[in-house]
Amino acid sequence: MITPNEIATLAEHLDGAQRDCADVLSLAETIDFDIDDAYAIQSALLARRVQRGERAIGLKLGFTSRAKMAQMGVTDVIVGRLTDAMRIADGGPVELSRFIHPKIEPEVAYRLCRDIDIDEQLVDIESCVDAMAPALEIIDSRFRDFRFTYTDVVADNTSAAAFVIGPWQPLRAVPNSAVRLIAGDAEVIGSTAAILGDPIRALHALLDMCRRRRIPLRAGQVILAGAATAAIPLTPGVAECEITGLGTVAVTAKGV
Ligand code: OOG
Ligand code: MG
Repeated sequence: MITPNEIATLAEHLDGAQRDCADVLSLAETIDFDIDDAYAIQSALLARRVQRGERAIGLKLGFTSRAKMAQMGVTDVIVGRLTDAMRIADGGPVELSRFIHPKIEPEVAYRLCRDIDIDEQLVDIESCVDAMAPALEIIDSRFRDFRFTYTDVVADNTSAAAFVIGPWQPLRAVPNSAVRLIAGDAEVIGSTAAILGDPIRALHALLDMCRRRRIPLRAGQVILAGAATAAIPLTPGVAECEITGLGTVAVTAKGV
């Protein structure tokens, strides 16, 4: 356990790295902090954003796929926060100068249609979702070369930087749909099955994480279920993700 003062200082440090686009070194190398501390730092980061006028509009899961776990060398699912300032319109522009070393990954998004009491034992989370969409997430670890520990990445709001939601549509089962992401010269293909075996399971994992971390679930929140493939570098031009049965979503990266 670290002190509330240390939590505030570390949140300020990571917040500064994001705002200045200046990477920092792993916190875990120099400070002994645990996973509870890491989520406390993440909450303090969100509070700083809210204080600046941003609105918390959703949550994201991370490391729900083996490819991502292997890419980052971790073994546990993580949860992070999304704000309105991170949202980019489908097909819309995003300045690469906002980021340190952005990568992009294909995701499935869900939308909550009612508030959920996380202390209520018998929640049917699937009935609290009214829409889903293909999505893209731009991750941008504040840590140099994306080198971080499990506690580091949680403190750093799970590398959350920006996201794009494609057309919302009624809920349907996509347990094993083809996923294709193209960004510049890079292309990755995979399956929605990579997301915990079926992306719908991400909703159950989310409820569990929110209970453990005391994170509220509210109507209207956007939920990113986690990447279906490893992330690829975001380069200037259009990045597009297609998920069979769900459609496409794109973003246009500007700058160098
Ligand atoms: C952490 C973010 C992981 C996902 O979808 O698995 C994530 C990172 O890879 O830097 O967003
Ligand atoms: Mg992600």
